Amino acid sequence: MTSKDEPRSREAVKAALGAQTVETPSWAYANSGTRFKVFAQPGVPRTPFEKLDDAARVHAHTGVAPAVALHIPWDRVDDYGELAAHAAKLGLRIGTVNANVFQDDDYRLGSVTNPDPAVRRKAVRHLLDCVEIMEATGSRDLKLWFSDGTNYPGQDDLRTRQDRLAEALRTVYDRLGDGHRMLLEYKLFEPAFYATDVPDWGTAYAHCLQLGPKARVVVDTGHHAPGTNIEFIVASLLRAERLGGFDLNSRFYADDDLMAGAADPFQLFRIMYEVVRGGGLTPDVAFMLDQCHNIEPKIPAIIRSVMNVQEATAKALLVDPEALAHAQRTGDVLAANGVLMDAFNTDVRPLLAEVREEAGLDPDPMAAYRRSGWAERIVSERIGGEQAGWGA
Ligand code: AOS
Ligand code: ZN
Ligand code: ZN
Repeated sequence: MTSKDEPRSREAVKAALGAQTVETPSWAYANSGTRFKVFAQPGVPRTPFEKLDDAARVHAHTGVAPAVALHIPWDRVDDYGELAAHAAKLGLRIGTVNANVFQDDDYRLGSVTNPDPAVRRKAVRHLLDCVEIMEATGSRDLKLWFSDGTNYPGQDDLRTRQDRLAEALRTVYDRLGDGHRMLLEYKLFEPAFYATDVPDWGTAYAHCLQLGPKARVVVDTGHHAPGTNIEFIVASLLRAERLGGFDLNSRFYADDDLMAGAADPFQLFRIMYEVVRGGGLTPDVAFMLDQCHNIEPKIPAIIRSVMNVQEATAKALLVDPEALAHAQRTGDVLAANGVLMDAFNTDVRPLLAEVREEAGLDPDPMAAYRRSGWAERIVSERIGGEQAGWGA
């Protein structure tokens, strides 16, 4: 058995890479856009079943994307057991169930923190419905993101809103089944511009601590102020055993939801290093993508994102813990930094190609997808019906 400080063998690195899974979001397969325009793409899924069909292509070519996150009601179906069975038939499973309490007119002043108790009850009802969907689909994680907040100072009482939030979370937490978890996501701003009710990891963590061990924090990489040291947050949450997972994506400005690893691969590496360092490369941490592909073809963009996550993970696994610990102990600042940079600057693509080949996959998932004919097939077959879109 390798001790924490020994460099990992090539075989151990490959085994860790083969075991990591990346969960893809159903909404990333659908049409999406900005508030200015949604550019519809031909062949986009028309139903949650077709979203799973596309997710199966990502899994087929990468071998590491077996779970698909749902968003309710965007993925509303009559029979969730049937949806889960469809996933299983494709070699997939249903991942997180994402609740949506941000799209009804009733939520203008918030959902679970709304001043009107009737609106709060409606929002909690939806969250409880999502727990039922978890039961029907075999999902483990309920992911909660609240758009709740205020636009103007004085608009509502900040403290009372925290009380309302705590009460709603408690009701839902108490309804979770054995093996279920509640993942609470924070976001600095948007759509609320003055105060968001869950704006940061501290607030999310405090609520999770109050609730109990099934409550964990989700780190969406696009939900921080520019310059935030996200890897510090990851290290802290892992240390406290409260990191539930990630919504991975890239941002240049705000919550851009671009492909993970596209804007700042070094940041993704630093985050993955803390994951590896903190023992977080386990199924206890859900590596989810939360992205939108507004102008690029969706399936290959998701494949590219999965590969980017794998590359960052591979580099993190290549950091030599012994050399790093020695440099840190002896106060050798440049050597310590050099150990991390050596790993980051390693070209891990041949290693990942090897992992894929050993798993019976094409070493180049992007090329394999291009050759598969799936892109042409969905364009010719998905005729009629209404394309799934952001919020539909
Ligand atoms: C919103 O900004 C969050 O990232 C949520 O995770 C949200 O549910 C998801 O992006 C789908 O819109
Ligand atoms: Zn998110
Ligand atoms: Zn977001």
